[in-house]
Amino acid sequence: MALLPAAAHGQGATSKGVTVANAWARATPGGATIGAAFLEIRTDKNTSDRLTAVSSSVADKAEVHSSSMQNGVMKMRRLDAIDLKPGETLVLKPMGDHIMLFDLKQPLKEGDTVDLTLTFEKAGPIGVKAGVKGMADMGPQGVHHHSGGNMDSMSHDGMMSPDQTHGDMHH
Ligand SMILES: [Cu+2]
Repeated sequence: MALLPAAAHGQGATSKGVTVANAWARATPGGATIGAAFLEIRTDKNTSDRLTAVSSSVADKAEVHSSSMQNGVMKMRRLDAIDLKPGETLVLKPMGDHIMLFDLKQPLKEGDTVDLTLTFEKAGPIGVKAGVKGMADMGPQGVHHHSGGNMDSMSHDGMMSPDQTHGDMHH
């Protein structure tokens, strides 16, 4: 009996009513050690869960961040967990919640594929492949470029020191 390849591009992967789909990462400029990845998380109508961790083999550390505009400045904040309500689709996208990849082992090049593993409280780990898109790409989520904020003024609250902002990857 032939098996289909697991987690084909765009198909996503499902465990216990939680589906992770449409994963992609943004290409990084040369020398950058921080990248960002985006995807969608869907829950069945009878499933509630909690995203508690993310990881990738291309990065030493990965975190889920939220973004918000405050006085015209894009602020990012690390989220310890994201609660998933039944029947909802959570979209991680540029200018919104995103996965941050720290200490990249190599630059992310357009056309490459990186693996991401999301760990859920009940569904356990779900692995997906994320295709790397161009630096200016806003992804399948179809968000348009934001005209308001100044991307160079991105900074992190909380655990990050000021010199660890990752504005460099959001040019
Ligand atoms: Cu971030």
